[in-house]
Amino acid sequence: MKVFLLLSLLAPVAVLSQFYLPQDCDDIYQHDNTKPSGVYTIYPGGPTTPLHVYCDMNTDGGRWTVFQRRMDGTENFYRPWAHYKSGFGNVAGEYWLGLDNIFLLTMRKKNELRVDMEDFEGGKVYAKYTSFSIDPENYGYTLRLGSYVDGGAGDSMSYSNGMKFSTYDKDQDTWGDHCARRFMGGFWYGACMHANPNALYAPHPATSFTDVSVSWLHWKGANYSLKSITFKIRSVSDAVAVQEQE
Ligand SMILES: [Ca+2]
Repeated sequence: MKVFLLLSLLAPVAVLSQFYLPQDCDDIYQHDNTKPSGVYTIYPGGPTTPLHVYCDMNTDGGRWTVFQRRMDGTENFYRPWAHYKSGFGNVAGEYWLGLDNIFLLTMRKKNELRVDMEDFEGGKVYAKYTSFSIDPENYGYTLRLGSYVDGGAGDSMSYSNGMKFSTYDKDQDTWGDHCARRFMGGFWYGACMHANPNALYAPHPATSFTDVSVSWLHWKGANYSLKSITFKIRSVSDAVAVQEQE
């Protein structure tokens, strides 16, 4: 507890420093709460490793750091382990921020997860989880997910809680066969999944591919390819975290 109090006292000093470098979109917002949504530079790995990221400053109070986004099918997401580890795509459009970066972002602060999604008929829903973090690579980037909070989407992520990350060239799932190859994505597969956000993007649900679409089972089913889906995280205060645990 003494260590925590000390860190709390030191935090404002760091923010006021001329060497201030934001760790995430929450830091950017705290520094200037008039900043709009868009691409920013953050430093979750320290001052020598700047990282471009999209910050959602509008949804549900803003401050969201986006680590995955599908919206038009311009980016190929059927990629090997090395790409999912380091990240790929265009942060102004479709991208995956990288498992090492996601680990760094969730290592220092407690974060919540929000998944926003749209169908092709104008429907918009979300799923929210009270906490989100992943383990480092030598523990398979295992997913650590808190409780589901309803946003109309249904809970299609809890199934993946406790699973390691798998890609077509690295099978860490709990299935005898290979989920990433069978379902054409990279994800925290078990045997195999209820959500497949990194699978094949279809420009219209009528052209969806059976079992390998960008899907969220509890909303539109496994074969409906969503128009868009976005994974975003936001730091939550320890006070809120304690309240939620009580
Ligand atoms: Ca397997």
